[in-house]
Amino acid sequence: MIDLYTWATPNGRKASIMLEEVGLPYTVRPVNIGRQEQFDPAFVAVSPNSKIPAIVDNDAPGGPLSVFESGAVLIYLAEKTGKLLAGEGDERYKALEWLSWQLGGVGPIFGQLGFFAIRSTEKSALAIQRFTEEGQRLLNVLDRRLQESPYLAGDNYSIADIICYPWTVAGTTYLKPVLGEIIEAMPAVNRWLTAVGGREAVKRGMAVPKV
Ligand SMILES: N[C@@H](CCC(=O)N[C@@H](CS)C(=O)NCC(=O)O)C(=O)O
Repeated sequence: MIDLYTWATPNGRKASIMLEEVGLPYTVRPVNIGRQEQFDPAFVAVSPNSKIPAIVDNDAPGGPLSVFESGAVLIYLAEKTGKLLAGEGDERYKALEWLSWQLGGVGPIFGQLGFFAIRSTEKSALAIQRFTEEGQRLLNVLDRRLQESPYLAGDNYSIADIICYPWTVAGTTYLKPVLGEIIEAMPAVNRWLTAVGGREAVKRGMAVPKV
């Protein structure tokens, strides 16, 4: 059985969608980041950076194995099950490119945009402008890719789509005041959001954890 340490956020949902897609049984271990539970020593032992998501695979060949960082979690589960990441060739490296692009670009930039534009009571016009422009630039990159390809890695749905989906949804919900308009004007992104969001595993994964 796998333990999933998560919370109701885009990064957490990447891992729950993946677990639903590959069909491995798992136990949800909620980590309430609003109550600072990410700093509990028992969680830090699993996730040394004090961030969700993380997993512990209690059935790993050498004994219980913990994995933190959403990208590593998705690659681990894909390789454990042989699903959603091509073993070689173009689709494998396209998937790893878009996965890395999400982790190095969209995740941090959308996270900072949420902090400065939505959550912070003190508003810094320069920070909001900087992260809005960069967020919009990243969405244009996503849109161009999805105009040329049905899914991010190519013809097939993969971990690249799973890692990018929850933060793109956040652009239409939590970040709608700053990114909603630009996403509405992107038919390729909306076609992809509908295709990915229509998958039953994605719907189940987006509802984890129940809080
Ligand atoms: N690069 C990390 C980012 C994870 C992350 O930022 N998680 C947030 C929730 S969305 C978190 O745990 N925040 C708690 C904190 O910052 O103290 C990943 O992709 O797993």
